[in-house]
Amino acid sequence: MQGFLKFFVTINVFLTIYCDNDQQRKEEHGYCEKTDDGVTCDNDDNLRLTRLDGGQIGDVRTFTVDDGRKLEMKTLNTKPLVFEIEDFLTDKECDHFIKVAKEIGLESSQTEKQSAKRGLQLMDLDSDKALSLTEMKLTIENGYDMYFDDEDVIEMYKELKLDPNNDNIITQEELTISPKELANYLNGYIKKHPEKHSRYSRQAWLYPDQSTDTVFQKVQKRVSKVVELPLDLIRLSDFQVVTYGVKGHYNAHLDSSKIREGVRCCDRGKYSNCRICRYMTVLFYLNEVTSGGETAFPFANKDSINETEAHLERVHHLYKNCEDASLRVSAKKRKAIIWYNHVIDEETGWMGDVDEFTLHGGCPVTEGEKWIANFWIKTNNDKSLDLEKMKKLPSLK
Ligand SMILES: [Ca+2]
Ligand SMILES: [Ca+2]
Repeated sequence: MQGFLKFFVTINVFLTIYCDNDQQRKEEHGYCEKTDDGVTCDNDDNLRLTRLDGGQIGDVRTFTVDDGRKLEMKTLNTKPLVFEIEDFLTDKECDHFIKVAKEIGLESSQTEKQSAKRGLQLMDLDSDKALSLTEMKLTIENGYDMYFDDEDVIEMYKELKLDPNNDNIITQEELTISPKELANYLNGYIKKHPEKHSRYSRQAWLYPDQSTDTVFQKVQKRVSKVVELPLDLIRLSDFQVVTYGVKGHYNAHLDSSKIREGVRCCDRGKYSNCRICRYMTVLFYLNEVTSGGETAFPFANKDSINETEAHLERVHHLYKNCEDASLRVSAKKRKAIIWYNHVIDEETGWMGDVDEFTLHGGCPVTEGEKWIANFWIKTNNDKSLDLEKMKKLPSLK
């Protein structure tokens, strides 16, 4: 019996040492490495995306990271699953991200191209061949990504002489304006009121693979450790630094698209005829905001989601309705929050359906400024495409 026990203990020690070496090797070389036979990756067939178990709200898991610091990861919410890690970044790292973004130069997050992408579609919800104020607001939201109040719409009617009988309803006969004229008016208006856009901020992209910046690499390694995904998969994603001034906000949206077969995932910098594929979001807060700027999840913990009703209730409109969101996370320097935009497809073990409960956005900054970094972990729903990219990555230094 004792002999058997001894054998068992030996095996265990052997396994532990083997795993430690394996872990260390992966940290040094990544999931895939160059060998004499070309690039090989560990266990392609068995590789599945990890989804951490959040347990219950308030549960905490602890781990030690690269620089020896002990971090605590707390479950903030379970529907959707959101984790919070205070002090994920150091002060220095936060300042570094901001400095680099400033050096690169930040540009408006809302480009003309983006606002014209969907085109005009009249939202006559009750099919009475006339647009009420609400229907006109939804038409403008849907077509131009601008969030108007009743007063803005009424002002537009006056300027464009659209509503001669002043009943705030636009009939088919009254709608004499061309989509182009309407777009011209809206583009002029938005220049004077940029906060009416769904997104009012400036941004810069940081590409770790095109840079020798060791901070980016360190942070990617830390993310890999925390979310338990292979470093080479994490290395396929970029950082986006975003800054919001007073009134700066981002109305509620999903970070990723629904899976549509036949439509490929967007590549870096190319966003037409493709869908956005981001398995996870890791959001870093880079500074202390004097007031406002929370991250809000308006669908958190709801029983079900009715998109049309939500639009009519204007729950996406965080610039106005942030207080109503059922989950709000305060912006705090060094903190990271993490969530899964997609569930896992049980069959493939890879990216499955989008989780609509992750709808979220940035509440308006009311005083000071806000700096964040988005780190969207990009994956395809087709695992082989991601493995292909992982194999092409240059070796880690
Ligand atoms: Ca109508
Ligand atoms: Ca009228």
